[in-house]
Amino acid sequence: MPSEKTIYLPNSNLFKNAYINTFEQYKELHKHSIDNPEEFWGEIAKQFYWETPIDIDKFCTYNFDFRKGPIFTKWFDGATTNISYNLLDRNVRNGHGDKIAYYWEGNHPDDYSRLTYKKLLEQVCKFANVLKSKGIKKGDRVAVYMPMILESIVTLLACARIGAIHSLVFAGFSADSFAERIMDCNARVLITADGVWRGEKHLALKSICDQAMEKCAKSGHNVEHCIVVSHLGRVTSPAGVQLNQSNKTPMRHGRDEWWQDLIETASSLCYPEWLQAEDPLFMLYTSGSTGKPKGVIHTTGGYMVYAATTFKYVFDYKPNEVYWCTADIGWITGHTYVVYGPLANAATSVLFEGTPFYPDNDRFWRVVEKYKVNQFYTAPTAIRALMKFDNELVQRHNLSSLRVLGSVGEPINPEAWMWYYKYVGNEKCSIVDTFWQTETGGHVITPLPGATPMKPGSASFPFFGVQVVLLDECGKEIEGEGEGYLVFNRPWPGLMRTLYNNHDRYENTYFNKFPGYYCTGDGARRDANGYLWVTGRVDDMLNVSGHLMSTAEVESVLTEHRGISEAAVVAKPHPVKGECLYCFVTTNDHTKFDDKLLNELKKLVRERIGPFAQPDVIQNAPQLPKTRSGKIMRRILRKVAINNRNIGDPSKSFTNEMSVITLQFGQCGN
Ligand code: 6R9
Repeated sequence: MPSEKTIYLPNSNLFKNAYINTFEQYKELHKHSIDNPEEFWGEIAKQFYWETPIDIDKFCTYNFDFRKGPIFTKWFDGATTNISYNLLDRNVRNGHGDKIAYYWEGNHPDDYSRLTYKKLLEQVCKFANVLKSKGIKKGDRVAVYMPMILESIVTLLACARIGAIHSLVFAGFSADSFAERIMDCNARVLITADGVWRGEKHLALKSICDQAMEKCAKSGHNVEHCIVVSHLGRVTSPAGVQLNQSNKTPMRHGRDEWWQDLIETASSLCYPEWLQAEDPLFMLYTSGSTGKPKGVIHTTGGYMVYAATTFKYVFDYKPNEVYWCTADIGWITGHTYVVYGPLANAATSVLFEGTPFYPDNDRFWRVVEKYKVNQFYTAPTAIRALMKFDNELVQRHNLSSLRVLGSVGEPINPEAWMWYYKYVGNEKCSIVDTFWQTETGGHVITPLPGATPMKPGSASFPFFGVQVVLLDECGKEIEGEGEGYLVFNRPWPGLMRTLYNNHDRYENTYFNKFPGYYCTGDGARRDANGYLWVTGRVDDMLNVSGHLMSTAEVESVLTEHRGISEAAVVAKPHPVKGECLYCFVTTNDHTKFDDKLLNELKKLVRERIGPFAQPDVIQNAPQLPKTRSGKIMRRILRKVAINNRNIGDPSKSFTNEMSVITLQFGQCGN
């Protein structure tokens, strides 16, 4: 295993022409972005069309200190623009009309299509006119519950074109969670599809929407229009699976209409609504660890500039390359790096509807080969799931087009990093371990692929315009090496502005703990070379006999063992030690969970971290409970650890955050 000192340099051949190709250049530009944000961001903003230009006096204003008044952030205040205009019309005008915006790859390998920039613009205008005909106007919220199909992209951009605020809810959330979100943002229009195949599983999206709308109606909230994409009829069902008649989509007269019928007669001309830079672009719910989900608000101008800039530099995207982000659009990663960032750069992306495991466990690699993907962006949970299989599944494909491999969502353990680097990237690709949040809008800590020497497991350095601060418990800044709360002392253009209808909660959640700082809720460590290592959510910290440890630290040691593909560690109260370690491990296909393995794991943790960290319990967990974006739900595991069987009906209480929870625990070793 690599140690903290092991460094991998960007491959000089692959990154000769990178936008940023030396670490010195990164450092200089980063310093410039901090010292002179007006010049740095102003230069970038010039590439976009502003109906009313940016006023240098109102370039960026903010207050992060509640003692000085209300918290706020504004970028380019007073300027007006439209993001759909910048992503579509501007690119078409610049000669990219016939360029492919998306290759759509269906769940079944026989289903695929493509969409050019010109066609996308036309579709967006048509659907924007449909929305207008339903009475939707600037500032209205539109609820979206859609799978990974081209119409989803069209929907988001059509909302943006007329200034409506899209509120997309991941199509995997339960009807109850969806209803709660529809009502919270008071949406009167809902866009969905009849259904979708994910692997061999059929999701009846429209009927989930029906239940959600019924729930809303019971609470006095009426959804007036529901527009449904007819999708199932045009795709191939998984072999041998036939939908029965009762799966036919019921449509309620006067409320439900087919997308295809509406679009047919709509005009393909739609003048964009010029929006204030600080007008909301979209909202996206993120689950708080307690209480109601929070509707994170992103605004037009700053988000556009930040999504575009991070995409360009972090993936080093060059014209004519093909980029693929596997994230669902229901997640912020889908918003920023499937939709807005790539389109702002006139990029060609793959939009993938399926799963990594269908029809076979090599589907990802098959798709990379098929489209000659240059930048591939996925989550550690997917990497860990795929590395369980035979490496031959990767090696049978020609992946030589790849240059940049991205990771997002959780700390990537060095073991998974090495596998990704070695087998997927053939030891020549750069890995960008991107740390960010729904709230940050785009990457905030990340390597740049042509510039940053990589350390496996470290998200490395802040992006342009971002200044990282580590604070101790008393709120004192930690200089140099050390571990503490990961916070930021100034805004970058893509930072969220508020929580929908709840500015108080915004201030309390992110700005109350340390006045003057935006608090991420994560911990991080800075090593001797200045590299940042995100250690996970601070609420997940472990304290064993006074030794403070992060879950990431222990999990990364457990997964170093060849037989372990995934691990989750939580604290369990202990009469003597205060807390002890309760570990859940998933073994790979070839490994038996037995005493020998248990002893090896305990020894490994003892050796690598210290005797105090020796786990009290190691439990076999064939599957770990996860959120839909792949984050391990330690909250549930903590309940299992303290033997609290009352975890409720997971389908009710936890579908807020995930589609399926399978808690299948096997033997338990003490
Ligand atoms: C983009 C996204 C945010 C939380 C964040 C942190 C964790 C994301 C990470 C990472 C370590 C990385 N996280 N990326 N931790 N290294 N590269 O995931 O947004 O769903 O809002 O989650 O995810 O804990 O605070 P979101």
